[in-house]
Amino acid sequence: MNFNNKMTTLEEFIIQRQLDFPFASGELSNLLRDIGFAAKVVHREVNKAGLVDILGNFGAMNVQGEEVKKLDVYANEHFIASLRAGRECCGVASEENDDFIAFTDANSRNSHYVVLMDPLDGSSNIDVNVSIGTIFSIYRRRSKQGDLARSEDFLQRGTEQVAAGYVIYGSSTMLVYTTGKGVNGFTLDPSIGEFCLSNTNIRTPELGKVYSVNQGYYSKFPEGIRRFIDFCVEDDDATKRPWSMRYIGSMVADIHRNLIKGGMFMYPPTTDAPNGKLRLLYECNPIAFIVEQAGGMATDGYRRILDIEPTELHQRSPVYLGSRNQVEKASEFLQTYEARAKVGVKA
Ligand code: AHM
Ligand code: MG
Repeated sequence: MNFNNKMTTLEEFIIQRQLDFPFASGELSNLLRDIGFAAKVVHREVNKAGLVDILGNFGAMNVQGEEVKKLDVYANEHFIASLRAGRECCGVASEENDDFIAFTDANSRNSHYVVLMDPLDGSSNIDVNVSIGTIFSIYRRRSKQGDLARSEDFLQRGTEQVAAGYVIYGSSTMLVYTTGKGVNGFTLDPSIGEFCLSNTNIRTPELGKVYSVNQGYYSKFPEGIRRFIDFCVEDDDATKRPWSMRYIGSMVADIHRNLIKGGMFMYPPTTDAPNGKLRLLYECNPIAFIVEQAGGMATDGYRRILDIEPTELHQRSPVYLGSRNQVEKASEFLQTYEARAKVGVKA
């Protein structure tokens, strides 16, 4: 056995990286550690989801007469409870809650950070044993230390994120995160209960050959996106098309595959949802930060996602992200057909 090949755990890695920031107080490291710990507990629940009543409806009773919590409710409550107990952030905003939560104890009020999260992304896949995920995003607060967190702490542009990441509960559970110095991935070794460094400095291939979209909504997409999809499926040797279509329906899982193998993910506007479905603060911004850090690109078709000024917590945005060649092409189609429509050119 070669003992020199010692693996690096998430905790060790976080501590090593803290040295990159000479004036770091350790607060951000502790916050990341709290999130990693909460992810392990959610992993445990996800993995026994088929065995216990956790898949039952929210409000139903289990055999012990306790109220059954659906997995998304459980994950939401557990992440919030862990962050509250950790006292390293002054508040949390979750996709599952209408409003943000400001922690009232003195330690939390004196901390520097807020966390935004989608505790269980891919909710339609929970009951059918398909990969799901957690997405998180960390910002420095804007309000004064000691005060209660305020909405201005949460309504910040994506460029202000100090860290972001996701956990994928898939064939293995992985935590992938960035603090703006590249992207690293950790795989949970269930036998020792530790996330171990498995993917160092993830770079996404520049030329993607996979596109991920709910193509069932084709007729509801803007014309530019319909033409872009036609382009994706067209036969062309030079650009190695047709490209493969892969769509899991859990953003985290689709992104994770595309990040590693190359490809783009999109959730365009539809006639029913003119701003798309995905939430700027809980889904688009953290994933955009990771994708950019891995060398990819993230836009709403016109602007960089990270530059969008949020005005409300649950704001939605169309999103196109992943390998540069594909994201640029999608924007080109979108803008060309919009310009044509403006001057009255028929399709
Ligand atoms: P959720 O946060 O309620 O789970 O919704 C977000 C999910 C994404 O993970 C996924 O890409 C998308 O919704 C799928 O939506 P659709 O079924 O419309 O394609
Ligand atoms: Mg979601």
